[in-house]
Amino acid sequence: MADPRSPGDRPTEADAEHRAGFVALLGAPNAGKSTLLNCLLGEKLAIVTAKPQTTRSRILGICRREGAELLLLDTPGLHDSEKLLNTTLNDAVEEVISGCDVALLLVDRRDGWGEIQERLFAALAEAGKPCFVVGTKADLKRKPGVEWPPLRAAEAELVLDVSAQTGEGVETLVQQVVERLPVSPPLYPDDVLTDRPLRFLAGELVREAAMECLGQELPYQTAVEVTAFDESRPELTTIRANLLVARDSQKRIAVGRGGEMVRRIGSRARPGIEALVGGKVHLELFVKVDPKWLKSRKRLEGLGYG
Ligand SMILES: Nc1nc2c(ncn2[C@@H]2O[C@H](COP(=O)(O)OP(=O)(O)OP(=O)(O)O)[C@@H](O)[C@H]2O)c(=O)[nH]1
Ligand SMILES: [Mg+2]
Repeated sequence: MADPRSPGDRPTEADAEHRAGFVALLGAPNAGKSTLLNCLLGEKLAIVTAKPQTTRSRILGICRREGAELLLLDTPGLHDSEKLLNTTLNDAVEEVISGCDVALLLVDRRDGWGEIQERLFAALAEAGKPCFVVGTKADLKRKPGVEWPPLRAAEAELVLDVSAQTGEGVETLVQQVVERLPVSPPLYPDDVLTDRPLRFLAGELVREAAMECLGQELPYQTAVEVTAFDESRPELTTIRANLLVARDSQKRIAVGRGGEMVRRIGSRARPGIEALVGGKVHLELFVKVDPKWLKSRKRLEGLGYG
């Protein structure tokens, strides 16, 4: 059969050395997975909050280094509850484990090794995936009495500490990961950063702002549905989104007196969205009671949490 590539596309020596593959970022909620993803990309792709269970779906972020392409898969923190949203999140983790070439098991060094880490470690061993144990937040003080590195980590391919805040250990980690990736040409075009559409990322930034502004009041029960994303005017992108809450009482809190809270959420989200789309954004945000979103798998998938 004829070679589909033109002579100019013949593999060069550089191609023969190039590595590319899928790298899973796994761990308990709040371990620092999304922060490390953003640090590796040098861009804010995944939302980050101080609250656990911020990430709700697998997000691919493409990290390029000389001679290598790391296809980083950020995942929701694994946890125990049987609620539908949580089982959907855990399904996303399972899928990432089976599809990755190398796994990074991120452990907040202050919390140490527990049941969640054990479950992930065992699942990776069973799937036969190389696993690095990555101690996160190396810039923060350890708690006394927490064992680090954990005994179990001796069975990992590598144990190392990083700080996504200061960058400590991050490039060493990259080098070690690259060595375990298969030899392969790049799998994505140069200008692609993620597999997620801008409208999804914009919705995530609204959710991040809502989680921050609403504090303890509605930490987890919100979702964002982007209903319009109009890029037809190059000078101004118009976005319409619904902040979904489960009950009327939550709606009152999210709207705030005279709409003050929903305006604050929108103002907080907008600069990040403008950085993402590279221009001005007009954001219209509404709060909507939708008790069903938490209960229907189809609905969760429709919101991008599948
Ligand atoms: N000081 C410090 N804080 C960090 C570091 N990495 C993450 N954090 C903080 O830890 C918190 C959780 O970070 P995330 O990146 O959202 O954690 P995650 O593992 O993605 O959490 P989920 O999406 O909920 O599973 C945030 O407040 C981050 O700012 C770090 O290297 N140093
Ligand atoms: Mg996250």
